[in-house]
Amino acid sequence: MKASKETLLQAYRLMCTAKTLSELYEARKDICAKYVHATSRGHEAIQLATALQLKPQDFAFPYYRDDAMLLGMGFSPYDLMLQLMAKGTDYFSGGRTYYSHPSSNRPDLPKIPHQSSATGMQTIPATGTAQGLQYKEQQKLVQYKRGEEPVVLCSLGDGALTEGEISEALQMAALHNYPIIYLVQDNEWDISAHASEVRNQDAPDYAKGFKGLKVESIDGTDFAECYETMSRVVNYVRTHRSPYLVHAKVPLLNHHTSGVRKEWYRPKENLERDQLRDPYTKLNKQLLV
Ligand SMILES: Cc1ncc(C[n+]2csc(CCOP(=O)(O)OP(=O)(O)O)c2C)c(N)n1
Ligand SMILES: [Mg+2]
Repeated sequence: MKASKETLLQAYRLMCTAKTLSELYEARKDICAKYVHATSRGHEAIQLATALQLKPQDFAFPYYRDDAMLLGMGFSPYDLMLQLMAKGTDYFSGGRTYYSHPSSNRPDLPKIPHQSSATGMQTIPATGTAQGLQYKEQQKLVQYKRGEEPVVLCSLGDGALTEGEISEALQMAALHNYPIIYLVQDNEWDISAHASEVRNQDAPDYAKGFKGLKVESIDGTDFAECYETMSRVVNYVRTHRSPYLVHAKVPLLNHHTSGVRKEWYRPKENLERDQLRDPYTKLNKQLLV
């Protein structure tokens, strides 16, 4: 489905919120840098386009860079900041896990099971959740209206995709046809190591080894394109009950995390090149025409 004008405006507002939070944390690093955090800066378009497809019956496994995705699902900046500052009133974990490590069982929002801080480690539980959904359907323990079937969204970075455990999860999903979407946000960085230092191919070529896993690669900075693709993909998984991997190419515009600053490991030209692909600027221009 194409994004309506209302959806484009909604995405733009959320994008402004995510960008502002990121800028605020940077401006107040005297407070915020005490708490480890990463932000979505550069990844907002694909994250929002994905979040807007999810329904309360779905299960989401975001990763630490997914703050725009959480805003898109309906969490407020205040919710996110309570966790950022490790407050006891943090809804997700009572301040026990760091920023953008959500867990939620709210009836009106997608379900987010608690997860480890070890990167990529959401992939096996996410795949297990999809296996559980399939089991309940096969055993006729549940019945859904067409188009209301739950799906699992598993979000991860390009670096995490190279981990061994991820391969195990993809094997099972492809072999047994689980209703899961793997969203790989490829910013070409694995902390300070560039893609050229840590992997031999990008996600789509890697995924060819997992027969039965449908794969699509998109420009993760173009909200309208992301929305159309994610709406089609999520709908496909909802109705066909089989796995999909979406590879979204994105720039990383902020630090890896508050503790690993971009200027320590990224050449100036590389940062400047990424700046030209800012999803915020792109959507702003598209809305003005
Ligand atoms: C199992 C594990 N290995 C390594 C780390 C250290 N680590 C934290 S984030 C990260 C980079 C992951 O890069 P990517 O998945 O591409 O996500 P990005 O930060 O680029 O969005 C690494 C290696 C970790 N936390 N857990
Ligand atoms: Mg990366």
